[in-house]
Amino acid sequence: SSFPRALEKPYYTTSPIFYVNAAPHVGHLYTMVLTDILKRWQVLQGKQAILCTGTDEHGMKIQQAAAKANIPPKEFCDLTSQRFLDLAERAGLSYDHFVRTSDEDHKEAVQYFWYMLKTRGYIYESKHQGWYCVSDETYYPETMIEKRLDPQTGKTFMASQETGKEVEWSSESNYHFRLSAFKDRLLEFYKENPEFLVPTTRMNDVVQSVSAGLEDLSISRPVERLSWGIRVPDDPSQTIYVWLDALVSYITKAGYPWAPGKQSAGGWPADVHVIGKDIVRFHCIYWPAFLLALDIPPPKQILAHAHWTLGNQKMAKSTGNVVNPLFAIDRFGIDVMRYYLAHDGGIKNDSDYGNNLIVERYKKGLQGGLGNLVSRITRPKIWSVRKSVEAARDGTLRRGAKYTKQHAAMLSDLARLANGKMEQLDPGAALQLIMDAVYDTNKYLQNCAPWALAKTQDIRPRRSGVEDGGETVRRSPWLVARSEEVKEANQIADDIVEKHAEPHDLNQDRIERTVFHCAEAIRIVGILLQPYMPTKAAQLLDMMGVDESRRTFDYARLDADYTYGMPKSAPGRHDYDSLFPPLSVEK
Ligand code: ME8
Repeated sequence: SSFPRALEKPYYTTSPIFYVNAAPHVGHLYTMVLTDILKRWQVLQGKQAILCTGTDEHGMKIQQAAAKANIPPKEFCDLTSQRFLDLAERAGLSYDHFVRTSDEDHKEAVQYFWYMLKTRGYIYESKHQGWYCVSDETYYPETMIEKRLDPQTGKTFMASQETGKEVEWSSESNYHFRLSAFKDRLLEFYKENPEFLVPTTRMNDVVQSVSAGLEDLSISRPVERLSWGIRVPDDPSQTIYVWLDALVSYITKAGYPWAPGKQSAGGWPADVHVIGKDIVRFHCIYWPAFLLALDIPPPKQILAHAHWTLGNQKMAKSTGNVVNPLFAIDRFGIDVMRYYLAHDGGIKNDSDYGNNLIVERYKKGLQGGLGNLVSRITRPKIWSVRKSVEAARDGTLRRGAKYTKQHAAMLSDLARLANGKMEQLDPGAALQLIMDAVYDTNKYLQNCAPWALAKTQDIRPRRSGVEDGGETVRRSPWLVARSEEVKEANQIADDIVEKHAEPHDLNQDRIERTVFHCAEAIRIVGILLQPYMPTKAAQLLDMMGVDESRRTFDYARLDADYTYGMPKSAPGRHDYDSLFPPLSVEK
């Protein structure tokens, strides 16, 4: 379109904002990495993109944690918020905003949001009774709680059926949001946007629970109960419910409250909120209802991923069943962690975390797959990537031979197919396709075996009348074993002998063709891996001598670039070793 790029709404993606009641774990890193891959994929395509992450600092849970630690709440939040910020840095998260719900601009956004809801008549005051769960920061209806036994103390307690977390009876006066008024509008919205929640299978629960009827939502608590939070405007005796506060953070950094017509400049509506499956209700029911109430467009999509487990139990700070992501990054390096989390992390189903699995993925995919391919193509002295690329540029490479045709088709489709997976918000599936291209290329290389061709000078069979000069055709044992290859070579030889008077150096031709195709595979894969492993992919593209201006999505196809193959400095042995070195855990 002729619409100037600068005026287009930037792609806007968010991670959840993290509770600061405990230190970050690998589950948080996962959600950050998924969000970052989605953003970087857009950037790869030349689009403007914004990523917002941050910390969720108010509410009973934090208030209690701070009290327990005997630290004033704000100081307590500063400490843990900093740890999430550190993690974002270490994770290579390309965030544009780090929102803290204790920030002044956020507080103003929440109070304005509340004020608008109130002005439009969606907020009223009444007595509220119910079972509140501090750990989940939500009320549960009578039908969703049960009696449980604590095996340690032998005492019984009331708990959420869904999460098993303790609930307590509360009876108090507070403000309510008319959620019940949104049943039809929400159902209509879901119908019009069947891919609002991905995976779409999670949508059934949402539709079911909305269809069953919605109760109005308690959105404040008396200050005596909850003081750590944002005050209700015009009523300092009440504190705003932490989830209303937290959800608004998504628009705070997009510039809310907006001047007329300005909402898209900050990225709103969000393209994707990435969240864990545990917080679907808040994002798919409450959040669109709040926004619809103010005629603000809801986010376009929600990606709700599954959980990491450890010993098949959900990784959660409340149980202490967690892996410290900073230790994992120290041990394996961030790019390897990003690769592993994207590769093995569940969208539909939970995944169990294991160091042995990280080592396995590393050895197979990165060292044995990609690293091996790169070193087999760029290291040998008997051919040159640059020369092959030049031959391709000059049109002197012959095409259409058996293995090459298939391989070329794969390389031509790869970027488009991977993008299709990304559009379905499935970075893991896209990564699988990219890695399959690596494995296929290794097979292609094995089949073509240019190293064997380099050893035989000429594989043309004797033909009567053509070569009676007593020249012996040297055939390596390898060529005899691969009679298919020989047949193919003979076919080419016949063609050439028919078409050209001059004999052609067939082996040279075939070697260059093979090397070029492998180099193309590495170049294309390197481009597409950038969102997953920003540092390693850049290192790889440097080694291939791919110009920095030619690393965008448009170049991720066969024959899109004939300028590479000459790295600024010739890679030495240490470059290959530093690309995918033996893991320190193996040493
Ligand atoms: O829920 N596996 O914060 P939170 C995968 N503050 N991902 C996991 C995980 C696991 N075991 N555990 C946590 C909150 N996560 C709210 C969000 S948003 C307006 C407010 C991920 O710190 C998952 O994405 O408890 C989850 O949604 C997120 O961390 C935040 O968890």
